[in-house]
Amino acid sequence: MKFSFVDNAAPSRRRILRDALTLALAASPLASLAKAAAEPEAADTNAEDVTFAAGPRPLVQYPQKRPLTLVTTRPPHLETPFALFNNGPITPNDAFFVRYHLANFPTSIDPDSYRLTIKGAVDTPLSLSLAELKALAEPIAVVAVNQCSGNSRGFSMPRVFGAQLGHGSMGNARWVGVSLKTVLEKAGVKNDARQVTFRGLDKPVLPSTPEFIKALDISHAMDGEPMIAWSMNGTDLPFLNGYPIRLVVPGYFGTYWVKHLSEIEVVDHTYDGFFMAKGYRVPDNDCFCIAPGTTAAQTLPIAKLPVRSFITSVKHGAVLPLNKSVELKGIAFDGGAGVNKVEVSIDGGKNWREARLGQDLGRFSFREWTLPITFHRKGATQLMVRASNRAGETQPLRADWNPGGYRRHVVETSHVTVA
Ligand SMILES: Nc1nc2c(c(=O)[nH]1)N[C@H]1C(S)=C(S)[C@@H](COP(=O)(O)O)O[C@H]1N2
Ligand SMILES: [Mo]
Repeated sequence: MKFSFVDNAAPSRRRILRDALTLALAASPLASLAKAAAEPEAADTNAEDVTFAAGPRPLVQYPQKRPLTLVTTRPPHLETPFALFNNGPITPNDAFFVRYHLANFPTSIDPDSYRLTIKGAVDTPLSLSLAELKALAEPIAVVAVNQCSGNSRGFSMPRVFGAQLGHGSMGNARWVGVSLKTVLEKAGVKNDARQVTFRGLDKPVLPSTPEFIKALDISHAMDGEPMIAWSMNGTDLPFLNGYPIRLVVPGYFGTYWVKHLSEIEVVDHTYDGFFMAKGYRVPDNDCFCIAPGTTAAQTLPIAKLPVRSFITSVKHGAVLPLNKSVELKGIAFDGGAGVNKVEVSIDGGKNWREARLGQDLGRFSFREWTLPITFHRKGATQLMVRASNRAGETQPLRADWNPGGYRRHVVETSHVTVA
């Protein structure tokens, strides 16, 4: 059996793919940066109005996906349209965002000949077929959020370089697979192991482009949480989300969740490839932030998701009724301590009320929240939401800034009108 990405695309979808390329050129980050500089008022805080000065972002349809918001075409970066997060705490596979770094990503994979290699500082190097991998142990499952480090980067002020992302580069799914620990124990980790590196099947187009390889410390790799997943929400991973296997690192940013995972290497040093030593680093201080225009004295690899929350039931600019109960609804999540409180303000942050938390799908999952409210005063106001976790962490009222526009988790504000 062979899973072929392009051959599976209906002719109409191929046409959309081609059209998407044209659109992407017009919507390139540089174009939006240039225009934003000329129109500073283009900055705003709501994803529904995310056009980032380059015009509305088009919806495009890729194989196995419903229409998603286009960020870039080569390589594909697609966001989940934000309204979808109001439908429930699990993001459907066909709506899940897609992010690649290298344009040369696989378009056809044969699961029968697929191999996962485990090598380096191990007693027994392994080359496992998918069947062998699946037979190693009882599968484990976790519901966990995959969020891109740059999710919401487009709202950074001052603006930062890189793709101008809205809030749709995140998703929550139930992942099934085998723990990384089980696989590494099977190979036998040597005493001098320091880190474990992960690479997938995608490759740079040019030899000068660094390969996408990520690393975890050996203690993290062996703590039982990172897993090699082959199932997402009860079925095979969609091709663009890493078919047939990907790394899932609960509580950690998506950059570690290597797709089409093909090679694991145990190393006796701190891996210093581009995507660990240069990319995906944040200032090494309490807020992981610096003042714009300054340089961080030290940086470190981005790691856990900070606590975050969103209102999903109300669009920016919505008109809400006077003297009538409205149920506000949204999601909250963090890096695994577990969300234990969500507060909402309907008066621009003067007063806060505690929302009711929805079903607990586990400490790495989106947690839904609801709050019935009634507006008693007409006019413009701001809705805000703030989550806290069991570690006592909460969201800042003013955004922390860093040059990568990473780990944004400021309290979000929606401007609405009561009429
Ligand atoms: N092989 C491979 N895996 C990868 C990447 C990549 O470029 N290549 N990008 C990473 C980044 S930065 C993110 S945010 C997530 C996105 O996962 P998704 O495309 O399934 O949503 O994949 C990660 N895994
Ligand atoms: Mo990412």
